[in-house]
Amino acid sequence: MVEKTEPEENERTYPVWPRIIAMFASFAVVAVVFTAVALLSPPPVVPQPELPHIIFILADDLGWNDVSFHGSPQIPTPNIDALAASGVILNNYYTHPQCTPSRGALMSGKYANRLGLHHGDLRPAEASGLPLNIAILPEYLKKMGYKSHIIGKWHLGYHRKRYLPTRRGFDSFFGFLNDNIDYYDYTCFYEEITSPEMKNVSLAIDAADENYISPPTSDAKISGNVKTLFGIDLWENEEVVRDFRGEYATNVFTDKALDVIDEHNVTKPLFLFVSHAASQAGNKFFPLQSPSELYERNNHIKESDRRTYAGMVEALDDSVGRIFDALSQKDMLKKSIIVISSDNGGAAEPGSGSNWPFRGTKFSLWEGGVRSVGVVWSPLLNLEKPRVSMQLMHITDWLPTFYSAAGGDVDDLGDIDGINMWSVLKDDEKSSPREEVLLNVDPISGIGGLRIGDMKILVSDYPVEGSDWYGPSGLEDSNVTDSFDDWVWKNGSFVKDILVETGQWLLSENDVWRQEAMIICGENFLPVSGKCDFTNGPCLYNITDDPCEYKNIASLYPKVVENMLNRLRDLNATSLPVQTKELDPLGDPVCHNFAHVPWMDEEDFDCPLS
Ligand SMILES: *[C@@H]1O[C@H](CO)[C@@H](O)[C@H](O)[C@H]1NC(C)=O
Ligand SMILES: *[C@@H]1O[C@H](CO)[C@@H](O)[C@H](O)[C@H]1NC(C)=O
Ligand SMILES: *[C@@H]1O[C@H](CO)[C@@H](O)[C@H](O)[C@H]1NC(C)=O
Ligand SMILES: *[C@@H]1O[C@H](CO)[C@@H](O)[C@H](O)[C@H]1NC(C)=O
Ligand SMILES: *[C@@H]1O[C@H](CO)[C@@H](O)[C@H](O)[C@H]1NC(C)=O
Ligand SMILES: *[C@@H]1O[C@H](CO)[C@@H](O)[C@H](O)[C@H]1NC(C)=O
Ligand SMILES: [Ca+2]
Repeated sequence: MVEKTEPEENERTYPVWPRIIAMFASFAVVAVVFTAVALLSPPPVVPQPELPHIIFILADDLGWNDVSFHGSPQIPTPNIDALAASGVILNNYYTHPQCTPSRGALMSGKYANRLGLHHGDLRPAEASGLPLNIAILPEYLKKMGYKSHIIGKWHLGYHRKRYLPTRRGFDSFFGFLNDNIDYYDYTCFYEEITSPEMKNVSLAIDAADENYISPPTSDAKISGNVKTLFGIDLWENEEVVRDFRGEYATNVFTDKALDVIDEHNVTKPLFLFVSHAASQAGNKFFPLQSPSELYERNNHIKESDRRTYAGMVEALDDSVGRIFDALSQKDMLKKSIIVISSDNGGAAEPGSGSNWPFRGTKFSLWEGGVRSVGVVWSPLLNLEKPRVSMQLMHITDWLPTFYSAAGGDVDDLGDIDGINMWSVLKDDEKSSPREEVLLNVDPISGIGGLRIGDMKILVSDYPVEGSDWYGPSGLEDSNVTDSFDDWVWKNGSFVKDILVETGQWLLSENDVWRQEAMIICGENFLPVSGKCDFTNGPCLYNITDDPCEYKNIASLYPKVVENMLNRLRDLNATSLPVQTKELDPLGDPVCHNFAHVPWMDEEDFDCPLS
């Protein structure tokens, strides 16, 4: 008789001691310990792969003003700032305005409209995804000998198993498939109004959904026109995992990243995609979740939600520090390219993120929605000092940029929209081979936006309520009287300590580099002239001159407007049909043991409530 043995609950291999130390000691103490250890045992000579390791840390909804390197004295991000201070700050870097479109663009090197992913985010139980006939980044890298791992959010489709990251070039996956999860119980909750007569309400909820301020109206609930999808969404490769309840997602994902690094054979190039849930809101009953010690760390922030949000950002920053430290311990840094990027602007209104001083919020094509946080650090860049790059760049560019950094010929990548930025990032050029960026063009909401050179054109406004200027600036909680750098780094930073120790710290003068990365829009905060009113036609901005989009200059440049509209129409004509579909009732977690799963491949299940 065979006895069935349950898998050991806590049989995880990642080291717990860094977390324990982090809980009881300050970073400064940890740094001293590490220094001592490093001095006692000279590092072994580690063989290096020929091709660079690529570590891509994608934050979710991290706003322009949610990191301290852009000059906000509110949420200190000492690890990210240390990378920025010894790397390249991408200050003219665009994404699409929300998750699925940006992630599709990152993976494929194509604009979201060429994937059919240009209208909003994929919802649970929606049978859509990143088209299977398109090769994606880990598949290209695999051919070059890379090992690829994704940790965290996928959000590019899962109705069939062949859409899962493990079927698309990743050697392993630990994370979630949908838009958001609860940071402690790993459930994904989604609800939408389904009745046609309430479509208007439904649209409004759609827009506000991720910020969870407007639950479906009780009218809709009473009439039974609300579809709710609720279940576990946490995966280890192709299996649902249920044993992480109570552990904070950002820390769990970081532990998993350390496992990957620990187990990686350093003679092979690694592509590690850490796609954090942070700092997006979790489930609507409890959208902002921060470990209490991180909440305490930010006791200078008076507004309570912003302070919780700051804790979420701190966890993300700690994650960057621990990953950097792990790479350092395996002597992988000298062959690494590390990118920190957000997938879109912060959820500023409604929400606790901040894109100040930019206009707009996540979902919108104002700068606040699409001009995203970006940093690249690598010894392969051969920098002598940190650099704030104003080179125009888009999230589609990473595919050809990495491919080129790995020695590939970008012609292999076919007809993509991404442009190889590797040589200009490396050689400190002021120019960019990229001249235009399609921000998005969505036939359903009607929004469209295009930047060419200095100029940006916008047609239509969505969401209308997200087009103002929102704080906080961070200045209201500021108690930085002396050196900004001293304030950010006073509690220590793994990244800074390691860079200093290994002679890779590039900063020679305090604070100046932060000022260079800051966007300053002058006194004229409210638009006094050139108000944008889309009922009168498109709006035009000179972004170089007016990054805060105060002044619509469409009437001054009719020819520019005409040319840009034509170009937008041409790009629009390359769109695939929007993939957005009605929800499939068979995808409801209630049919699948309370989990969001690739339901179309399940043979035998029943739906008790449908
Ligand atoms: C939807 O909202 C728009 C703008 O508020 C309004 O003009 C229109 O009549 C509404 N449609 C329906 C079906 O309620
Ligand atoms: C790492 O890979 C190299 C080359 O494939 C191999 O020779 C070596 O045995 C591997 N090391 C380990 C620890 O597996
Ligand atoms: C440093 O840590 C202390 C104690 O946890 C905290 O009060 C303070 O806000 C922290 N400062 C920064 C810049 O992180
Ligand atoms: C700023 O810091 C000083 C010294 O730590 C403290 O005395 C003062 O109360 C702080 N001010 C604010 C506004 O937090
Ligand atoms: C846009 O602004 C930049 C910077 O001030 C300026 O050099 C450029 O000429 C402006 N372009 C137009 C069309 O006004
Ligand atoms: C893009 O094309 C669709 C239909 O093909 C059309 O409905 C939409 O208005 C177009 N958008 C722009 C900005 O031209
Ligand atoms: Ca996002």
